[in-house]
Amino acid sequence: MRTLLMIKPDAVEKKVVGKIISMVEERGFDIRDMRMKRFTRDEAEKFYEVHRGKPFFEELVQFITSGPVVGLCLEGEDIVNKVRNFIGATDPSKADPCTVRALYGTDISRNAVHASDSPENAERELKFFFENC
Ligand code: 3AN
Repeated sequence: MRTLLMIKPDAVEKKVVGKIISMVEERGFDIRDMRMKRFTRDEAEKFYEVHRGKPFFEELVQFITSGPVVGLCLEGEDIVNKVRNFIGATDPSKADPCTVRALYGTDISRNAVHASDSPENAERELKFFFENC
């Protein structure tokens, strides 16, 4: 099973990409592929299409297109749930201690990382980064 872990523009700006990748390695996750890119507005709207119509959609699209992001393809048994637990709750102030968002998130929209929430979404989201992953 595979999932997408995406390091968001706020974490790139804070220069904690290396620290987050170190956490991934220390946790023992296998990195299968990795790439930095910048989303176009069109891609961002498609990536977050389940949130279209929500009050924070515009803010979300603006933020994710505001700078480069780093996508990691992680592989392993039950990897979707394991990575969701590893990153912590959406709101960094509510995330468990020692999770990525607790350590490096700023607020609910600038929360350092994203991880796919199901194996189906993982396959859909990985395509935004890796054509042949
Ligand atoms: P998660 O990334 O934890 O799966 P989702 O899928 O509910 O969270 O939300 C997607 C993204 O939308 C979040 N990572 C966060 O950046 C943003 N978001 C979610 N809820 C809010 C909110 N109430 N206000 C602003 N941004 C939000």
